Amino acid sequence: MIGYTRRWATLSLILMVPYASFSCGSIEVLDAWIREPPPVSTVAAGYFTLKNNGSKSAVIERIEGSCCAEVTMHQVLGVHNQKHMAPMPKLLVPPNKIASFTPGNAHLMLVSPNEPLQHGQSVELNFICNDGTSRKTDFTVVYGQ
Ligand SMILES: [Cu+2]
Repeated sequence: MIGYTRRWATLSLILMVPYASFSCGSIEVLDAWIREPPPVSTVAAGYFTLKNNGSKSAVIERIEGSCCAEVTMHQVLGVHNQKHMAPMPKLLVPPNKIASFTPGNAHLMLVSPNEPLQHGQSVELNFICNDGTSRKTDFTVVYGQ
C-alpha cells in the first residue's frame, strides 16, 4: 500500500511541473523557411526566428529531419572577406530573447536531401533541447530571396 501511494505522489509531482519550464516547451519558431537550392546542389540552407517565451534559457542541442542525410546549425565567423562558416555546437537563447538565423548569418545546412527540395514544399524539422524535449516545426521551401 505504501508503494502504491508513493507512485501516485511521484506521478502528481510530474503533472504539476508546468510544460513551459522545459526548454523546448517555451520556444516559438517563426518564419521558418528553406531556400530552394539549384537543381545540381546537394545542400540547402534553412532560416528561422526562434523566440524563447520561458523564464529559463532554452538550449537547442541539434535539429533533426528525415528530409536529409544531415542537418547542422552553422554560424558565420570572421569579418568582411575573411568570413567563413563553422558548425554551431548548440544554440542558447536567454529568456525573452530572440535568435535569428538569416541569410549571411547563422543558418541551417541541409545536406543531401532525399528528394529535390522544391518551392511550395513543406519540410518538418525537429528542434531537440538539452533536457530531451523537442519541438517540431514545418519549414516552407521558398524560391529565391
Ligand atoms: Cu553553412
